[in-house]
Amino acid sequence: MAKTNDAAESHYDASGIQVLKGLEAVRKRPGMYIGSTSARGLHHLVYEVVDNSIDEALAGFCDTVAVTIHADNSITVVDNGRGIPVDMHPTEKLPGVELALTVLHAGGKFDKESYKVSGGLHGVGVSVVNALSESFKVWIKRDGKEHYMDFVRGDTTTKLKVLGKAGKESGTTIWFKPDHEIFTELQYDYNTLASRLRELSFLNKGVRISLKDEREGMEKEETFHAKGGLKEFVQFLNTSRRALHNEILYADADKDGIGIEIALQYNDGYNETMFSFVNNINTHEGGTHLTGFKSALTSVINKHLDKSSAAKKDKELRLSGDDVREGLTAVLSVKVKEPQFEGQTKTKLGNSEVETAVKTFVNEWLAEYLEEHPRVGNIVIDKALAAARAREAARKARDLTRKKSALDVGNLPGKLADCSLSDPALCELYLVEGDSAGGSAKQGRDRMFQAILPLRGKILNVERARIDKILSNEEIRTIITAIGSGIGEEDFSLEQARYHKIIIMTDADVDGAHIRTLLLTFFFRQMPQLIESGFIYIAQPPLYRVAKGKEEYYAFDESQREEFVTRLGGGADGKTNVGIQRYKGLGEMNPEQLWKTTMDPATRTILKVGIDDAAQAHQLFETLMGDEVEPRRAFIEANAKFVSNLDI
Ligand code: 0RA
Repeated sequence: MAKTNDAAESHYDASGIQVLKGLEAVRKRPGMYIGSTSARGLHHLVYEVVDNSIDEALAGFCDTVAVTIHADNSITVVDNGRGIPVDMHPTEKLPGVELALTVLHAGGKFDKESYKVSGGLHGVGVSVVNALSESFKVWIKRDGKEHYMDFVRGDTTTKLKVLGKAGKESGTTIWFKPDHEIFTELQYDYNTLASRLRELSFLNKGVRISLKDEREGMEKEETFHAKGGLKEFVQFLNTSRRALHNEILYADADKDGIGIEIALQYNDGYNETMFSFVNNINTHEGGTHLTGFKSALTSVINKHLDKSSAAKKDKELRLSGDDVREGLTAVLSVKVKEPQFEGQTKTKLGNSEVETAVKTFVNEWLAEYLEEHPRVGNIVIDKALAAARAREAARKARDLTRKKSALDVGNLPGKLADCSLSDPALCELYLVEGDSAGGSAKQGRDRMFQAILPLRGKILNVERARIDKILSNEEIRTIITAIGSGIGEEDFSLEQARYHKIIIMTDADVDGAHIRTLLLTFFFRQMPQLIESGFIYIAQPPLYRVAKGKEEYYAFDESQREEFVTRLGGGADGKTNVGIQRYKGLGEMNPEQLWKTTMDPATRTILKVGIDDAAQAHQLFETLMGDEVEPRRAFIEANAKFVSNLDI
């Protein structure tokens, strides 16, 4: 580093050296602190700063946060909290703000009283943002004065100074420009930031969060403000569904120092949509809070059923967890002081006391609610009973697939050309559109580790079907049997998956896009763990073959095609002997070409499907595949460019 750190220069003691070392570590291994240096990490910087403002809001000192994306992709975050402390730290001999911004994890050190709930995935501290910014500036209004400091790549460049008076106002303004030496992607995506900020506004009732884009041609501004908190979250998630009851069930409570907020509403669909959060972090892998909620829900509804007239007809009737969650949209958010995160992606809550607290609370609250709202109580019971009956009918269909799914190769679907290796970690399954492409894929593949399953025509839209119908669909049963993992919450087992790469290979046209969407919807709904584990991929077949004599290239988009035409001496006039072939479907490629361009691990590109923002994915599937026509039409109009190749 060219510049020495001010802190280190003025204190040649161990603590000073520590300061220098601390932030250098962040610049050396940024991935350790923000996950990645691609778009994800870039957006993480904003979340980190905003989380600090939200902490101020949760402590009750701030109600407005404003985020701006500037023309040069630098970011400003303004809040009206107390302002980062500016007084001297008694032993570190540095102002609080300088400690907070130049020492790793300094956040709560000089403020033990503060009730910090953000943490886990984020919560690495604003110093990390400073370290990874080519320029960072902070303005603090506090104690009647406006203070200022700036930094370059984490090093103090202007010591704390007073700019002028601030009157009664207080708050923190942070401006930073992500370092181009660190990040491989420097463009912010408005929608990515907007969905997280919208989510934060739902999760932090009453906090007004705005997002402004100042970039040329992209000017836009939105304010997210949810007076009803999670109630509005559930309303948002149910936008394109038909609710079974108007009122959204809602509770907000503090139990033994654990903040619990819940909102739920049933709709006439068959899916379960449930999001859980701990300290504003989406707990994708669930955990004790979710377990507590689910077990209370099942138990309360079964008790309610026992009291209702329906039970008199069938005394033995027991509703399962899946039954009581059919058509349920629910969001659960807890605020925990010392969360323990577990699981593969550290998004599973481990604290056992939270399970008890949530369970006890939901048991009391929901029982009382259903008691006092008999109409809603009956609707919930009827819905769950219908689900139970359908599930019974589905059991027979499922038994059929289960028998076949025994790892006995003889029982695998006849259409499947399986691979010879049996270690799932090494095996790939190609789901191929059409019999003719399926034929080429079978001939072109490496049969050691690549299996081919040709799909005929369109698969069932699972978004509009109940489980019994889904399981009676031939195409879907074949896929389930081939994969071997089973489906649904109760039957799915990741360990049973016979392939760790499931690659969707469809034509690059409207039908292909539709089939891909249908398949993704199916996986998203019935086997989300496959997506979460990174097992689902999309093949990228080339769009063009550019050739002259024996020399040939495959292009995946127009600009690449032009590049190859030029390389082969072709001109813009097109009057050359460079041949361009446009592939309309996979079937136009011979087995060897298909292998070379799309299936050979050494040369192919495959896209891993992820659920970056589950709520957004849910909303997209819902809008595109759900029952309500109007939101779909509105969505398509608003996103005409994006969905132009989608046939809905
Ligand atoms: C430490 C202590 C206090 C506030 C903050 C940090 C704080 C940090 C950020 C970052 C962005 N906005 C922020 N607002 C506040 C509490 C100070 C006190 O006790 O008055």
